Amino acid sequence: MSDPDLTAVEAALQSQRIETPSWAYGNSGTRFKVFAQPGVPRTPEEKLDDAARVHEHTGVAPSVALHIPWDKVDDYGALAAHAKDRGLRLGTINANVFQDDDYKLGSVTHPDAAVRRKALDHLLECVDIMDATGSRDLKLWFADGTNYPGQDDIRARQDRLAESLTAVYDRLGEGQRMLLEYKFFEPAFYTTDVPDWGTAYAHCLRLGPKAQVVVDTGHHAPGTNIEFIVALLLREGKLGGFDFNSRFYADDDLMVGSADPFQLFRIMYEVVRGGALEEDAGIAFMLDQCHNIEPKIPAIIRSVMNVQEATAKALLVDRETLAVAQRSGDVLGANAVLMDAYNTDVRPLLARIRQERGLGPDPVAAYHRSGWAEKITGERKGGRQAGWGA
Ligand code: AOS
Ligand code: ZN
Ligand code: ZN
Repeated sequence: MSDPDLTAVEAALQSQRIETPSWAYGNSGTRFKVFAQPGVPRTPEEKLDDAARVHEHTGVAPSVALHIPWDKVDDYGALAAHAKDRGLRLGTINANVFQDDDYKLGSVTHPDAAVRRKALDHLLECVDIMDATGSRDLKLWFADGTNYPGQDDIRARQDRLAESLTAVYDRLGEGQRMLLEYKFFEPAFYTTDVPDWGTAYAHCLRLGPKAQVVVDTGHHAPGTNIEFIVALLLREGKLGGFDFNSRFYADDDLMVGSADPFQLFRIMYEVVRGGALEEDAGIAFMLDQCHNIEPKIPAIIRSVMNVQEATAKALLVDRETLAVAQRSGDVLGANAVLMDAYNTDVRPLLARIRQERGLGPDPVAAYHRSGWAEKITGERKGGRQAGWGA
């Protein structure tokens, strides 16, 4: 066994960046009830104020994804300046073509050209917003699909999707990208227009290099080998980023690494193996979560830490010994190398790295000591529900 190069491991962990979603800071719930929490943000600016606390205590979460129109403001330049004043920047712009009555039968795949035009106009407006915020990525998730066999023409819907995606692709500026997200079902139950990585990949391949697939870890059928998809997309140069979260049953949006930390480790190992951890690899590591019953800011801090822990374990895999075992057909030996890394307690390593940067070794404890929760509970009255802020 060769010892891991701890300096390289530490450097990789120091440079890792994880983007938090604005909607995770607001009130959220289930289809049955939204449980309001005291002190939640009332404005996009206050969401950024909370995100700044996550970054302050973790040191690795300097960007915040926005969702339009949930985070609609008159002046996006001013919002970007608000972020900058707090040591943050505005990250991925998430489009929303799923919450208007017009979209009952779809958005960009709707049979009515007028509805398709409305959806496309929103997507193009999102690129205008990216110009103002300096965001690199536009993330597209479509709720489009059908509920009943025969309801619409499956092939025609793909043509309509391709037409809109092409119009958005052509509008992208220098250094901007579109990230296409897939999800195998919900809200549509019979067909979904972008149900899987293959569909997303096929569209992105036709569009060109600025179109990349985003893997939301909650968007797969039970038992799907997500790390295989990650390895394949990386190999093809078509992985644009992640929406991290955990699922037990469907798109649960629970804290990443809470349901299945071993799966997260396996995914992060393929990221490391694919050389995709470094910032210049262009992979966006985002959270896409909702905190329905747990306090939000500490839950987001915990989630960032879960990604860091999985990454640290992935970096500790003794790849030389693994390669030898793999080449010699040593099935048990190869598996043991991976499990050794997974079973390492990386918390002391991460605590030391934080201390070296002048941070508290335990970000959740540091947050609790900071008094921020008490401050926002006292000051903010009438916080809004995530997703319905516009
Ligand atoms: C929906 O299931 C997707 O995960 C999208 O990323 C969505 O835009 C996000 O969850 C915010 O609702
Ligand atoms: Zn998502
Ligand atoms: Zn989702």
